[in-house]
Amino acid sequence: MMICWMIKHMIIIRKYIFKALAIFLMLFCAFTFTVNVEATGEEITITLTNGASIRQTPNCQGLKFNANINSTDGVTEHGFYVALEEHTIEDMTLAINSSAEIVGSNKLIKKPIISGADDLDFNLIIVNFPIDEEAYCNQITVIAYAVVGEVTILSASVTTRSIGDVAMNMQQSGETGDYLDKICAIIPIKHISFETDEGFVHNQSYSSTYVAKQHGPENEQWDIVEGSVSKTNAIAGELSIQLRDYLTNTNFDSITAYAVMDYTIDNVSYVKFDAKNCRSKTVQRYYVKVSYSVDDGKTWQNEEVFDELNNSVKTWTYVISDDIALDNVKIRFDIIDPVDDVNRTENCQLIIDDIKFYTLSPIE
Ligand SMILES: [Ca+2]
Repeated sequence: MMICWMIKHMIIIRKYIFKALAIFLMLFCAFTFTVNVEATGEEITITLTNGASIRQTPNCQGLKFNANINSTDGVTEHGFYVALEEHTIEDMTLAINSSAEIVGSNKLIKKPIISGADDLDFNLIIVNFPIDEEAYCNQITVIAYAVVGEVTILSASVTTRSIGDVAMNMQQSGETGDYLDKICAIIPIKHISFETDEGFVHNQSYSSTYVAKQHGPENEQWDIVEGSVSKTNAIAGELSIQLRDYLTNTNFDSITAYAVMDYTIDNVSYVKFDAKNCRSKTVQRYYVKVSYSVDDGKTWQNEEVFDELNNSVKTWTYVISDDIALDNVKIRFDIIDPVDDVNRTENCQLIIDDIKFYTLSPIE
C-alpha cells in the first residue's frame, strides 16, 4: 500500500517538477526574447494578414499567404514556416523552437523571403499544385517569422487554408474566373464516408423488412432497406453502406434493397461514389441504379444503371445536370439484379462509400 502511495506521489511530484521546469524555461525564453528585442531599439512584431488568396498564373494556381512586419530594424531574416495539414499555433511554435523538422507527421519547411530592406509586407506563394481533388483539399499551415539577433519572433497566429477552401470562399463572395470554376468543380461540397466520427453506427443486421432503418446523424440520415451501414468488407475507412438482396427468403421477394438520403443538399450538379459488388462474373452480381429527387422523394429522375460494376472498388460519376446546380437534391441507390432470381445460387453484396457532392459540372 505504502509503495503504491509512494509511486503515485512520486509521479505527481515528477509532474510538478516538469511543470516547474517548463514554466522556468518559458520565463527564461521570454526574458531572453525581451532583452534581444529591446536591443534593437524597437519592439518587432510580425503578423499574418488577409488569410490567404489564390494567385493565378497561366495554367497554374498558387496559394498566397501574406504577412507584415512593423519594422525591419535589426531583422536579419524573415519568412514563413510551412507544413502540410492543420497544426495549432502551439504545435508549430514548439516544433520551431526545438528546431524540429517535423510537425505532427508533416515536414516543417522554413522558407526565407528575400525582399527589399524596407519592405514591411511580404508574401509566400506556393505553386504547382497538381490539378486534383486531393491536392486542392490539402490544408497548408503557415506561420510567419523574423530573426532579430539570436531570437526568432513568430506571428501570434497561424493560417491554415487549402486552395479549395480559398477558391470556394472567393467564388461565394462573388469573384469570377475560369480558374475558380476549374478549382471549385473538383472540390466536393459534401463528403459522406459513413464513419463513426460522422455520426454513423454500424450494424450487421441487413435483413430489415419493408420499413427502412435510419442510419446517421440527426438531420442527415440515410434510410436503408435490406442493408446497413456495416464494417464488413468496408471499401473506404472503417464503415460503408452494404446492400443485400435476400432472394432466397420469400419474405423479401418483392423488395429491392436501397439506400436513400433522408435530407437534401443544395447546389448540386454531380455526385461521385465508390462502389463494388462481390462477384467478378457477369452473372450473379448486382449493379447499382442511381437516381435523384428534388421533390422530397415523390419522383425520381435521371435513373442511371452502373452495369460495369464488379468486385473491385471503382469511383463512379453520376451527373445530375450538365449546366446548372440544383437545390433540394436527394439521391438514391437501388440494387439492380441483372439475372433471373432462379439463376442465383447465393446472395451477393453491393457496397457503397465515399459519396461526394459537387456544385459545378465536371470539367474534362
Ligand atoms: Ca467509409
